[in-house]
Amino acid sequence: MGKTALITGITGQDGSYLAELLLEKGYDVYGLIRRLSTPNISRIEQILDKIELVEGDLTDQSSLDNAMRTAQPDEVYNLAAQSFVGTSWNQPVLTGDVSGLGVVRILESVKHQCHDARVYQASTSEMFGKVQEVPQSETTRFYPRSPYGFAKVYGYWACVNYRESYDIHVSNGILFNHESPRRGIEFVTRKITDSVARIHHGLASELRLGNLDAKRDWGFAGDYVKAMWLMLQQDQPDDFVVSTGETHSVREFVELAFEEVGLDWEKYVVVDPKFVRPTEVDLLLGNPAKAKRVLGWEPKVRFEELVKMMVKADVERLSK
Ligand code: NAP
Ligand code: F7E
Repeated sequence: MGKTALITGITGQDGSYLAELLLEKGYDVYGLIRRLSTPNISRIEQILDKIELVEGDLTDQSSLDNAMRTAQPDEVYNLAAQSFVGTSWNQPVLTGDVSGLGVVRILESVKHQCHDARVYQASTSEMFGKVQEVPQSETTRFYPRSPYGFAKVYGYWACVNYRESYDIHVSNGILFNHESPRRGIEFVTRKITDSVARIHHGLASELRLGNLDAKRDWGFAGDYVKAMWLMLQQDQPDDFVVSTGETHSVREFVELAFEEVGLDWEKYVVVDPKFVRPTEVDLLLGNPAKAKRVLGWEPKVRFEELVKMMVKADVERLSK
C-alpha cells in the first residue's frame, strides 16, 4: 500500500515542490491550509486535483489534531512558519507562536494522534546566526540573530527532546537558503530577479536593497525537498545540514542577475537603509558532508544556474 504524507506549509515554496515530489513517488498527499480571505493556492494550482487539503493553523491545537486524525499520515513534514526574517522583528510574538511553539503543537499532535508517524522539522541555517565556526555543520553552536532565528532554535530543541522523551521519529533538516522561481517576492533573490525583469521590460527604473555584503549559501528548493524525503526514509531519526558548500554575496547575486539581461547593475541599484536589519547574519556556509555520506544527497543546481533560472522565469512571466 502507498504511503500517506501530511505537509504543513503546502502553499509555500517548499511545500509545493515537496507535494509534487511525493505525488511522483505515489504518496497520498494531504496539505494543511489556513483560512485566508483570499485563498493563496497559486503554487499548488497544478496539483489541486491530486491532493487533499485540510483546514488548520499552527496556532490552533485542535485543528492540528483533526488534521492528523483525518490524514493518518505515515510522514509529517512541518514546513509551515512565519518564515521571513525581516518581518520577525515587527511580529516577534507571532513568529514565536507559529515558528517555535507551533512545532511543539505538531509534536503533541503526533504523540497523541499518530505516534508512529515520522516527522520532518524545517530547521534553518538562521540558527547559526552570528556564526561560531566556518563552515557550519551539525555540531556548530547556535547563535541566532533574529526573533525568527531564536523561534527556530526552540523548535529544533523541541524535536530533539520529543525524540528522546517519547521515541518519536523526528528529524531536523538544517537547511541553508534555497530559492526558486516560486520564492516569495520579499526574499532578496526573488526581489532581485523580479526587479531585473521589470527593469528589462521597462516597468521599473531602480532596485532598492539593504546590505549587499551579506553572504549566503544558496541552493535550489527542488533539490532540497529531496533531502527532506530522504531523512524520513532512514531507520534512525537524526539532524542534517543541507547546503551547497559554496557562499556568495548579495552583490554577486545582483551582478549576475543584471548580467543575464545585459545591464550594468550599478546604474540601477540603490542602497536603502530601510532594508538593513537590526542585526545581520553576515556569512553562512554549510558543510553538507553528513547529508552526502548518510543520505546520499547532493545538490544538482549550482549558484550561476540558479540565478539564470530565476531571472529567466521572471522575464518570461512579465512578458506575458
Ligand atoms: P514560505 O514560502 O514562506 O511558506 C511558509 C508556509 O507556512 C506557507 O504555506 C504559509 O501559508 C504557512 N504558514 C504560515 N503561517 C502559518 C500558520 N499560522 N498556520 C499554518 N500555516 C502557516 O516558506 P518556505 O521557503 O517554503 O520554507 C518552508 C519552511 O522551511 C519554513 O518553515 C521556513 O522557515 C523553513 N526554511 C526555509 C528556508 C529557505 O531558504 N526557503 C531555509 C531553511 C528553513 P500561507 O500560504 O497561508 O501564508
Ligand atoms: O535575506 C540581505 C539580508 O530575506 C538574505 C528565509 O528563507 O533563509 C531566508 O532568510 C540576505 C540578508 O533571506 C535585502 O539582509 C539585502 O542578509 O533573502 P533573505 P534570509 O534572511 O537569509 C533562511 C535560511 C530561512 O530560514 C528563512 O526562512 O539578503 N538583503 N537587501 C536583503 N534581504 C531582503 N529580504 N530584502 C532586501 O532588500
